Formats: sequence, structure tokens, C-alpha cells
Amino acid sequence: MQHILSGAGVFASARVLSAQEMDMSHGMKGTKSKRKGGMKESDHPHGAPVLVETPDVPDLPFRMDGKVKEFHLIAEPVKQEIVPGRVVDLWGYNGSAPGPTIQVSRGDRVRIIVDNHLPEATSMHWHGFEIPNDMDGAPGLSQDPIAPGGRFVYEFTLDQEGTYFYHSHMAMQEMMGMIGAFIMHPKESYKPRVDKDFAIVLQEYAVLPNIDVPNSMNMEFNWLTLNGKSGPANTPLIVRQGERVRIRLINLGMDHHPIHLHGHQFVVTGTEGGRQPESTWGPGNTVLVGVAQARDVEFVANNPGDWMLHCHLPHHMMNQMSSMVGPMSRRNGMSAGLDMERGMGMLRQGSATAEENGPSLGRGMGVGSTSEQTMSNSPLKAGSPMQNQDRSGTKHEDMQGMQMGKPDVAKDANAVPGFPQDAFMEGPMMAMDKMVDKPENFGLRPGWSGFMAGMMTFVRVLPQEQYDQIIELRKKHESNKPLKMDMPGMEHQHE
Ligand SMILES: [Cu+2]
Repeated sequence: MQHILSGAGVFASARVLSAQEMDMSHGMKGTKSKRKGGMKESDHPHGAPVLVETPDVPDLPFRMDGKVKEFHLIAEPVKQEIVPGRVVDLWGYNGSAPGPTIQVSRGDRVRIIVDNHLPEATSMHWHGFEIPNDMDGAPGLSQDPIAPGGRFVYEFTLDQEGTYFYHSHMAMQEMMGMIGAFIMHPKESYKPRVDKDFAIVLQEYAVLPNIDVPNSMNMEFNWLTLNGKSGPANTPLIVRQGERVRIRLINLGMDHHPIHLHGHQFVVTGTEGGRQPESTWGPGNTVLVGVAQARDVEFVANNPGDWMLHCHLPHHMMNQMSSMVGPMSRRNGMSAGLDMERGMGMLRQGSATAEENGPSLGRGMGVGSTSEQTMSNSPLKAGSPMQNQDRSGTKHEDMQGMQMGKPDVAKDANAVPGFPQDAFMEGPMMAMDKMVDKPENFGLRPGWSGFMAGMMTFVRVLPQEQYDQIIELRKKHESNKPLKMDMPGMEHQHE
């Protein structure tokens, strides 16, 4: 509860600030600036940059202390619902993993108060920042780690622009979620100017059976997230047909992610080091975002429709991966040569991080087979016992949402070596349209959610009429959400 209370405090101060800044700023929520009503084109020859939107992640509010922009970050445990019903114990900032997005403008003097509400020491590193060494947040080297209950105040002037990020510089804490986007805007927008600007943080977790805490020592991962959500729980990117769009991708995990966009070619316009000269831009539709890297891509959304945006590693397009495919699932069960625990070095009792045991060194996820009992998911069919059960096998009649339609399977499917692969993992059985219903998903094809999993979201390139419809729905929906941040000299995305 602590994070909710502290978050409310920060929001309250931001709200007061927004009122004070009304004359400096150009519009509050409800009177959101539009191209005609806000800052005029003549004020900025290139136009003011638009604020970055981080779907499913809040912005970090700030208050002005004289000429200093002051932010307040709280490192703390976070309960993060990565898909409906799957709540994972992560560590993050201000109630979110990834932490809230920070946005500043080039030349800003910035103060960031970091409070440590974790049970162990942490550090805060500003990735790629050209700042004095004693502000770098390298534990041991440039400062003492921030003790549990402790605070460290960072302050620096930022003479940079681009997609940066902040993260704990303790390696295991990084694998618990401790990162957030830090956007440094140019004073005037780049040419060509973008109409929509999005940030997406790529993360991965290994959540072993019977526990909600990721095993940060694992080398393989079964939950892949974009902004703390796995498909189909992500909020899609909503753009108007013809708009120029920037997507800023940030990766902090153990894997590199080739992020692929359907239906369009893009150019890579920036890295974690800032803007790239236009002479380096070449067309592509997949960008490899390596660990500790950021990549900005830009494209003109001229092709209407719903277009997938996803990591192209096949295992990164799945949720809760386990050994439930292949021959095992089409016979009446089969024994593994070794039980999973011994085979993989996993523990026989408790969880990998239980009190009575040390951590497992198991490399594989290996979920689902033991030598003691044969294991099978066959015959799986619509209405099978899997329906409406939680992980303990308890039935929940009130657990609405999973559609559990019949998978499309040939009569002789079991005679085909390799079957099944996706038959019980994708499609009607996995569809949960209602569970992930939100304004941004309005009008999608029924059953769409059954094919979205892992590090996968989509860009909706919408003709004016459909676009307006979704923005209307979103406004109604947002009326009971916290206020959006305003920033002097910045524009909200045009609606
Ligand atoms: Cu990936």
C-alpha cells in the first residue's frame, strides 16, 4: 500500500504545480492543446516536440524549485499484473515496473530525489548521461550504495537529447524490473516532425512454477514484457493514418530483441547515444535492440489497419512457456528420463527462492514433466478441465473471460509427427478479448487476443473516423484516471 500512498502524494504536488504553471504551460487536461489552440507554429519554426506517451506506464510528475525540475523516485517492491490474473512480485519505482517515464528538455537543471524502500541497498544509474562523476550512481565507484530506508539526491544539468533511461546498477535488481525511460527532448522538434512519439521498455522474467517472484538467476525466460505487460494485455499504439510516428525502444534484460513492425518500413533515427544523422537512415522493418541499448524508429503510418509490433524471437512470442508441445501432448502421457527437478537442477520441495532452500541453478523452465507421474495435456478440447481453473487446479466458475473456443484441428492431426505446436497455445482457446477490453482495443476482430502473447503489441493506423471514435472512448475512460503531466514548452500528442 505504501507505494500507492506515496504515489498519491507525488500526484498531488504535481497537480498544484500544474496550476502554478498554467501561464508557462499551455493547457491542462480537459483543455488539452491542439495544434490550433496551443503553441502556435510561429512560436517554434519547427514546432514544439510532442510529449512521449509510454503505453501502460505513467509519467513521473515534477515540481519546479526555482529553475530546477524536481522529481521524486521511490525504489520499492511492486505487484505488477503482466496479463489478467498473473500478478508478479517485481521491484520497480513508484508502484510501476518499469518505473515511470521522466521527460525533460535539453538544458534543464534536474534534481531527482531517490528514496530506497527496498529491504537492501540499491543504486541509481543514469544510463548514457554526461554528468559529473559523483552523480553517475555507480555503486562503490562513485558513491556508496543507497541503504535501505536511505535517500540520495541527484542533481545535474542535461545538455543532451535523445532516448535515455535510468536503472538500478545492481545486476539482480535489474532483472527484477528496475528500469525506467528518461526522455531528453530537443528544444525544437526534429525535421521531419513526428505527430506521435511512443516509448516502450523491453523486459523479461523467469517466473518458475508455484511462485510469483522471478528467479533473477535464470538464463531463460517465460514472461516477456513491453512496458510491464505481455500480449494481449498491452495497450496498442493509436495513430491516425498519415501521421509520422516515432517509437523509442529500450532494452534491459538478458536477451537482445529484434523488434519487427508489420506493414511499414521505418528508419532508425536514434540510439542510446542520441539522434543519428539523416545520412545514416536506411529502410528496414526490424531493429535489433541489444541489451542496454535504445533505438528510435520513425515511419509514416500510411497503411491503414492493425499492425503487429513484436520481438521476432519465436520463444519471445509466448506466455508462460512450458514443455506442453510436441509428442508429450498427443500421447496418453509420457515419462521423462529424469524428473524435471533433477534433470534441470531444480529443487524437489518448495520454490526456487523458498526459505528452506537455496536458489536453484536450473537453466531451463522445464515445466510439466516428472518421473513420478506421466504428464499429458491430451486430449485437450474445448470445455476441458483446464477451463476456469487457477494454477492450483481449483475451479472458478466466476472467472469469466477466457473464451475457450474449439481449436481448428484436422481429424488425423495426431498422426502427424510434431503435432501439436500452436493448436493449444494460440487461437480460440487462448482468446480473452473481454479480459483485456479497453478503449484502444475497440473494433478489433473477435478472438484477436488469442494470437497475442509475449513481447507483442500492435500499431493501429486508423482513418480519421475510427481514430476519433477511439479517442472519444478513451476520454470517457480517462475521466477517472490521474491527471496527465504537463510540461512547459511541450505539446501533447494531437488528438
Ligand atoms: Cu525478444
